[in-house]
Amino acid sequence: MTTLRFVLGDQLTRDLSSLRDAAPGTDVILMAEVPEETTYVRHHKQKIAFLFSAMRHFAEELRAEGFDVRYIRLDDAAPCASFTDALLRTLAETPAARVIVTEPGEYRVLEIMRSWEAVAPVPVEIRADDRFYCSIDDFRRWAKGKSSYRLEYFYRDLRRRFDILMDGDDPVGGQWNFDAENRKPWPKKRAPPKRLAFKPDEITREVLALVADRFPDHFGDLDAFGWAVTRDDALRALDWFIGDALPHFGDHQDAMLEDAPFLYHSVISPYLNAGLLTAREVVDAAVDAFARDAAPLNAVEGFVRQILGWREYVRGVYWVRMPDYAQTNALGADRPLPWFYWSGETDMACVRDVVAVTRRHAYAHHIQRLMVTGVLGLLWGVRPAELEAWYLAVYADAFDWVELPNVHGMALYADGGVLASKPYAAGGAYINRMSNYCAGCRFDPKKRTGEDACPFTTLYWDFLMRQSEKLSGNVRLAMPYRSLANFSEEERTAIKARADAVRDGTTPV
Ligand code: FAD
Ligand code: DLZ
Ligand code: SF4
Repeated sequence: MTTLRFVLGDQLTRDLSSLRDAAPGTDVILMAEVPEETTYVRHHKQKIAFLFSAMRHFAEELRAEGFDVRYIRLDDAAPCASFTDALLRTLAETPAARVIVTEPGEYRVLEIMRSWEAVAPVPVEIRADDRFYCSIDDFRRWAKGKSSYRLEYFYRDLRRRFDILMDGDDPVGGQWNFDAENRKPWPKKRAPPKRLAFKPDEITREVLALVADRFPDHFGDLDAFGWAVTRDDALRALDWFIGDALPHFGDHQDAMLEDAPFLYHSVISPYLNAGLLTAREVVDAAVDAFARDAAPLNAVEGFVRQILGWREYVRGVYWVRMPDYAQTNALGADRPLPWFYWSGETDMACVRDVVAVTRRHAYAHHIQRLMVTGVLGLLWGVRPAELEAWYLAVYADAFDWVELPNVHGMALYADGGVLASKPYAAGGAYINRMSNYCAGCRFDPKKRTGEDACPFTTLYWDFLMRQSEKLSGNVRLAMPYRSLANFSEEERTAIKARADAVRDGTTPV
């Protein structure tokens, strides 16, 4: 009995639930590069190239095992427009008794898969994606009865359950969290470490040419493409991180430096999300470095929390709350996305840099995403769906299950506090403390009014005033609201006037 196994672009894991029991010789594996997926948001050129090249390499690896892989390319004489077209055409050409898929990383695609039961001539089995520590059912049980969730408790539960960095019932080192030690700015005069970059092989070069030809108007450059596109190279990138960067990861986790987005970050999120690496092996490698005394606890715990904590947590929130989650707009944000998110044409040195590194690398690190482009979107009042589409398009690691909660919940507080206990609103002082951006900027992070006032600072106070009905009761915002209470009426009026001018575009920023 032939089984058709449809593997998506972010399911490039040999041990995937839909491939685990596959048999070379009888089963057929389908993979497809489809126009609908490349353009429903206009993804960064490097994101498309990374996925297509990783897909083509994965298909070759499966063929080398003896599998019959039907790989539909974007540049085939008769390409398929969508996942459904690819499935139906393959079934027409290759009679199969059943179809097996692993559930996707996007609600939209899950709905497409569910529609196959009605249109496909054979049964379609959708298997759980068990590449995560926490299944969706487990998360649902944990979330039951809660109107809002908190990462910290979820994370502690997983640490206990999987016995990670535990000393009996207690956390190793006596603390669950070493965040307070992990907020050092970048040391003056220290050069950032040089990253591993992988030279494009023939398959990648062919894909790069295809992407340059087919998607010339998409955001992003291809010149600096250095992503790993095979599991072997992704493992090399992980090894490099564990040996050379992890020891310093904690200390400078929140630091920002102009024209240097990687610093001591792992830069493995595209590999994790596309399936080239698994969360378990990455966490195990970090814990092992601690056990070998090769990395300190604040670094290892900080890193483990990102993967065992945040990554699992946002996935749970996504699947338990979708599809309603994406529709909420708790702060009534109604402004269009400013054009400089695409062009980078702004005098705000921090925003200009984050857009530039994003264009060049399809990457920016967490604090750049959260405290620069994220916070600005929050303070500006950008419509959630517009900022979400931007993030989904521009980052190589962006898939809906992880991008949406991070933007909608963490950066924009559009869920009204389901995911985080307060908005991450901050003025220019935060960026000034954690980066070298402000030294080269025409704005002054300390000023809230006047032509040279930092837009973040002006918009921060304006945001607190505009949202006071919804936010002034939040105990975690008590301090800034106390400061605001001391502002004179003239000061408030001047802040509002400048904030309106900034957002309306009547004063250049
Ligand atoms: P490191 O800093 O080295 O962290 C290690 C790993 O932890 C990452 O590879 C990632 O797998 C995981 N991780 C860290 N923070 C988070 C988080 N908040 N949520 C989920 N996983 C996390 N991450 C994505 O993978 N895809 C996205 O589309 C995405 N969009 C984001 C949008 C916004 C507004 C924000 C604030 C964060 C977003 N993140 C996203 C989370 C985080 O910024 C990236 O995972 C991280 O920057 C990737 O770089 P890295 O591999 O060097 O991470
Ligand atoms: C993001 C993306 C792109 C650009 N192209 C493809 C593709 O051609 N084929 C494919 O299988 N997947 C692609 N993806 C990923 C999907 O858009 C979507 O995010 C995942 O299938 C969700 O699991
Ligand atoms: Fe960004 Fe304001 Fe600093 Fe300029 S002054 S770099 S706009 S935070």
